[in-house]
Amino acid sequence: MWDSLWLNGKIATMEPSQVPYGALDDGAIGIEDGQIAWVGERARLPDEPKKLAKQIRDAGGRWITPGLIDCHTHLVHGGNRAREFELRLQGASYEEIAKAGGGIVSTVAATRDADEEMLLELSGQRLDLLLAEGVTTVEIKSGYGLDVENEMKMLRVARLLGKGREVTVKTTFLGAHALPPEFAGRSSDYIDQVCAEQLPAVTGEGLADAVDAFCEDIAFSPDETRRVFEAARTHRLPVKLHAEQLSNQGGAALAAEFGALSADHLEHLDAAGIEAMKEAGTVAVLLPGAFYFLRETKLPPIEALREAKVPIAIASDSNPGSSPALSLLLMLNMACTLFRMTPEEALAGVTREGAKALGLGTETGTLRVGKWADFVLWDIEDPAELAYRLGGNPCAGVVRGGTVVR
Ligand code: DI6
Ligand code: FE
Repeated sequence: MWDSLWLNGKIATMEPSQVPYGALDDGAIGIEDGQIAWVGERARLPDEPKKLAKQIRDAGGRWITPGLIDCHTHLVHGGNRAREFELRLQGASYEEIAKAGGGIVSTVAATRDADEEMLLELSGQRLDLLLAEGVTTVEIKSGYGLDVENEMKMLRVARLLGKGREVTVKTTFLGAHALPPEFAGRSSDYIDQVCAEQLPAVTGEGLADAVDAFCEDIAFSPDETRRVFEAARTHRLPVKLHAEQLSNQGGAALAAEFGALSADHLEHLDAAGIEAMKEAGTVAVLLPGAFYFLRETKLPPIEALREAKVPIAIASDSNPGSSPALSLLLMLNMACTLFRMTPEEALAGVTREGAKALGLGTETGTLRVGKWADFVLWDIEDPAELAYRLGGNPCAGVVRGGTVVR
């Protein structure tokens, strides 16, 4: 007997299929030990519902999708950059502000100032907004500590967020996010510290599931990024990369060379980068919130990524400087309006492809037998509605590991 059986739902399984959204008209989901034991059209159930499961649940005719996955966030940080937003509106660019000691470095100061308890409180408030919209898995990066103690503090807070809430948290060490002021003019020395001190300390306490870097003119060079990736390899951690956001550094190809889970942003990605990502199975994580907030004009090469069949994920990039976004559903809308993705591609980007970007492709991201029973019930008439609205929250319930948690 299954633990429970959900009936009376229209199910967007998001399994690759001829049918849009991998949809089932009158679907059923059987759950055992937190995993999906059966999923399909109700008419195909092997027996009468009450003979199959201890508990029968009624989805009330609602749409059901996999739990949403936000595979790129910087949720843990102190302070905010509303003042910098005002400056940019007066004409200063993101790069100018960063070079003048504002930008990321100002968030570093605020994050270093905040203790663990304060960071947990601030980032918990942000995370709760994502969870209210059906997020069941989230990635959280460090990168505003930029020394051993503060990078570890950020990652500890990220882990605590996962323990105290109904969400799976994947953590990413992003020590190579920006050059801290105490290393001004000594970028290479800082990378030494990242590789020789920060990363070993972080892995020593099991605080990181992956390693990321910011490969950019205003951040770290491809050579420096390579050193970080080599260090990650010695610690047997998968890598990801902030690549080709503001300029083309060949970062995506470099990431692919290291078998990266994902390369993220990608506005300036070229054909060679796409080819390398395709070969390596590296997911393209597009971040429409940052594109919008920085008023970028150069679009990521969506059509070429589609043609190459590179999986495309969508994430919030939730961070105080370039994407103060606290709604993953709004990112779906932006992926469609700004990047001309279809609502189905956008939803796949925060489910099936987002899971791959975190190395969780066999555990979550679609509704299939053997995966976690993480799913969301929605008060919508059509799955395209999830990408259609700007604001509003049609989330009517969240099931995680088979249990109704919201
Ligand atoms: N790219 C981004 O968009 C964020 N980090 C990065 O490497 C911005 C982070 C910030 O401005 O605080
Ligand atoms: Fe980012």
